[in-house]
Amino acid sequence: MSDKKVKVAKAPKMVDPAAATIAIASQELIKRAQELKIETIFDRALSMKPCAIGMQGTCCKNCAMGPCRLPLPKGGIEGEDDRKGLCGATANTIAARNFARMVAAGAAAHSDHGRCVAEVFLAAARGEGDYKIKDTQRLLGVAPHLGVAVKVEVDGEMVDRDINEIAIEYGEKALEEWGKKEGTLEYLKRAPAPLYETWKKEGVLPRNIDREIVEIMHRTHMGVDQDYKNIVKQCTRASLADGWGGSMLATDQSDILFGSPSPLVAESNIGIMKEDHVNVIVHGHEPVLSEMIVAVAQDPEMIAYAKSKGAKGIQLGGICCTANEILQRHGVPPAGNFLDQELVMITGACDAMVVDIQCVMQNLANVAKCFHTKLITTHPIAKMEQDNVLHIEFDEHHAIEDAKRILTIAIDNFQNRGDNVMIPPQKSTQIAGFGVESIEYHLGGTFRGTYYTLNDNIINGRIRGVAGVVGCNNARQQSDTAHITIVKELIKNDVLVLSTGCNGITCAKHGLLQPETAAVYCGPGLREVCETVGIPPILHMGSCVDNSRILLAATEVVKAGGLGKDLRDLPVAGSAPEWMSEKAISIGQYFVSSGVYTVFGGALPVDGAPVFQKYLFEEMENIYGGKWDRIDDPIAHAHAMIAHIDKKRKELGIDKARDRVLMDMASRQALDA
Ligand code: BF8
Repeated sequence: MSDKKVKVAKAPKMVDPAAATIAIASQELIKRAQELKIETIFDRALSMKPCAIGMQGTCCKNCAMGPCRLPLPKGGIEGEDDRKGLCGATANTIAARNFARMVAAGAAAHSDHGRCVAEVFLAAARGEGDYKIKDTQRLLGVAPHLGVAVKVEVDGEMVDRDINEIAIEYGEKALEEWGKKEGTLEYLKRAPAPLYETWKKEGVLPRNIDREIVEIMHRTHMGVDQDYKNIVKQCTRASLADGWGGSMLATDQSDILFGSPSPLVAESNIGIMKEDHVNVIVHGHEPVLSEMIVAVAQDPEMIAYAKSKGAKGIQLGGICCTANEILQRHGVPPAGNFLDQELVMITGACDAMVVDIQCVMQNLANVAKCFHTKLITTHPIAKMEQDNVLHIEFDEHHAIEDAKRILTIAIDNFQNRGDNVMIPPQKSTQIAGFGVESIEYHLGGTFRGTYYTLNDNIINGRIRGVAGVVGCNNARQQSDTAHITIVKELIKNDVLVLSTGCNGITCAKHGLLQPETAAVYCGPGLREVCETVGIPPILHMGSCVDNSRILLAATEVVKAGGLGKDLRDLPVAGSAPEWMSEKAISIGQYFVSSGVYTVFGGALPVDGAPVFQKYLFEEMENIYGGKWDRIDDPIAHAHAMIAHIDKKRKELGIDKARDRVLMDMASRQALDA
């Protein structure tokens, strides 16, 4: 017998589904994937640990002399921090540069998405291609923000200007915001005047969207900007170019093109897929393609074709922010959030997954190989290397044709399904589609309009404050736990929640986006308001670019009066409980730079550079009124937000009103008894 050692391949580590996520449908599909020996992100998160130094933000790989790694010593720094890379870059410089590059990538992603919408918008305004402008009222509302006149003088009288002319001029001016030669971004003036003045005084008004992103890449090149405070300043410029620029333009132009959202009822979760229908999952971010797929899926000819192949119809579902785009405008149900993307294929019932840009995992191609699923990439900047992936480049000039081609492939594929279909039944009903205008409708005043009722209820203490809870899921955390725990704790404490991105999908999956949620989970004040006006205590406001809606809703609160003069005065806070994407860092930076206390859950790659971290976590507040924080425990996370809200209430002198309201509630109940 040979004593030569035989190498035995290690069995891949398999995650405990209940440890991976609290979503039952997702757990069922993780189990099924394991039975079928298909690896998912949840298993990979067990076998691949993150780099400890990268997590601290102190690994510099910006030149070929590195990577230079500057781990934080156990027990922290005693005395002077003399860590440095080969060139002498300090931990603060390295962490700030890495942070800045995340801001650049995030702002670029949102803004390039916005540019695509802007190009389609202009083509539609000029009467080219398959798209038509839907919401002319919205166009008339936003056009003046780009200096576009909506009235013209004819014979000494001001009359309505031709709507097509307005659309073309608005579309042209919007596109200029990406690369204009002079001035600063026009939309910045939509912010409250004191905030705009702060940005001006600090010299952080973005000049154009592309320039601020390019400048981050320049400044963080080897041997350029070495002052972490100056780097953070550029982070602010680029992130404002995202939130008050590229993202806001993306939201406005999508709304004008495809219709502004208004509250609607829809379903959510993997159980929306149907065994007897052709299931088409659209995944990614830009609404341009998915809008056309929604339109074509309703075409009687397409439905008849699906029936001719033995299906009862076509079921569309969404993943990630594409899901939010078609949910808020058409009620198409989201099948899941970011971490559910592999799992919808594991049902065996996904006939086609159509992807465009951002948050699309490359492993989808490997999972698709195990089933009949056609995985179709559609965007010239986002292809996959695996040979089982189809690429059908989508072009707005023949959008209907492209969408029909894609749906035909999905329908033809229905007959190729194996008998290995397993769709977990879990699904929930939700109300989604809240925008700045619909909040005004529900929480405005009957006569005064604006946000009067909302402000009034904040002042009288029924609503303690408002929280924006947004962002991703992250496979390093138990999926959905932090999102759901934080949101429930906030509403329990009378904090109204505005939600976007994967937080919105997660809340919907867990059945929280319903008016009935108020009776079960809310504190008495928020419950009373929600029940009176018939809204859920968590208002789903769309995709991640639609965080611009949260900025504008907060601005409307300032305008309605009684709660200070600037966003920094408001009893509001922001949260990204399970962030993972660079876009989340750009969003965090623009919220902080707009005056909002913003808490992230999960590793934030800044803690290897304590001085830089302190600048973000404390000193930024002195400049902009907002600051970063990281708190992993969801209850502590929510309570830090509530403490900030209470601090702002106290500064506004409305902290006492709360007692009165609670007494009112109690005494009313006593009277009823
Ligand atoms: O832009 S929340 S996982 S889907 S990055 Fe991605 Fe994060 Fe989801 Fe939308 Ni936003």
